[in-house]
Amino acid sequence: MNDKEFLKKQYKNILVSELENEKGLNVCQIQINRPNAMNALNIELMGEIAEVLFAVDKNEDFGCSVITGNEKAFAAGADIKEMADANAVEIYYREMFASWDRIRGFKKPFIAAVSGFALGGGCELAMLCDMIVAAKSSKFGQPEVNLGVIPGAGGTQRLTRAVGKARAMEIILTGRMVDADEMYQAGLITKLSDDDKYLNDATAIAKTICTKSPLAVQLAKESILRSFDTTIESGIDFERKNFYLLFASEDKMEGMKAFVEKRKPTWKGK
Ligand code: DAK
Repeated sequence: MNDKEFLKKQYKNILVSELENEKGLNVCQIQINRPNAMNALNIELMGEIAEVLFAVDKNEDFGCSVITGNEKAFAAGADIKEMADANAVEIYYREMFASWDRIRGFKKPFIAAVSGFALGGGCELAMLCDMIVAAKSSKFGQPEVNLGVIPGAGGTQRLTRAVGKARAMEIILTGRMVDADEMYQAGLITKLSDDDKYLNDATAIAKTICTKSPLAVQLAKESILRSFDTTIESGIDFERKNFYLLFASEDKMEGMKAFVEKRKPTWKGK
């Protein structure tokens, strides 16, 4: 499918653009755009991100997405004002998790390019991404305890897997803000960038991914994510099935043939 309607659409809470990549498939950039609310994530905004990532997954011109905010905030959390008056039953019927769950299942990689605050749901959205590239001055945290709640979109699980129990306990139970450098040392962040380079650096990684076989990239992503949900044995079995699957692909034939013929491969994603 090559429908680019989503690029023409005016979203209320995000800006979407196609970044041309002369070396491979293009990159979709999604910019969270609620500057007056520190990019707080409301339900509509999360639906818009899910809609765009779904369209990217289906569009053969794109290989990867970058999700970013502005200099001050990637996102300072879920929208507290949207949740402030809600009781448990109302939250249940709002299906706040629907878009988050949808995003979790998308095949093409997406990278968080973080500057400013990535707090609460903002930190969780960054961790839902496949990688985090962060500006040195950015701040992370799970301050939900300050509001009388706990992380609700995977924070207790993803942060713990990334940085370990000792540090996750301390970060989540105190709700403190954590410097990007500490999160980088702890293993949450893929690349720590100068403040004026974080978006370029994230885009450069995305563009490099876009030069590889899209099928291999997607199956590699799927296999890595599986490691969080399973034992090492069944994870290795899963990886092996994907490995075999790639040996049935045109991209595998082309990739190895191109190496032998000393030329660049032409990928089909098939
Ligand atoms: N929600 C709504 N509005 C927010 C906001 C937020 N999370 N964060 C900031 N704002 C708004 C402020 O209210 C203010 O609006 P006005 O007063 O101008 O109308 C505007 O953004 C500018 O903010 P500040 O004036 O506070 O700016 P400062 O520079 O002084 O401070 C700050 C920046 C980021 C330190 C501060 O705004 C702050 O502490 N914000 C709240 C951080 C926070 O507690 N985040 C965690 C929220 S709870 C779920 C998924 C996820 C979640 C839950 C459920 N499901 C799928 C079910 C996640 C929950 C959370 O994230």
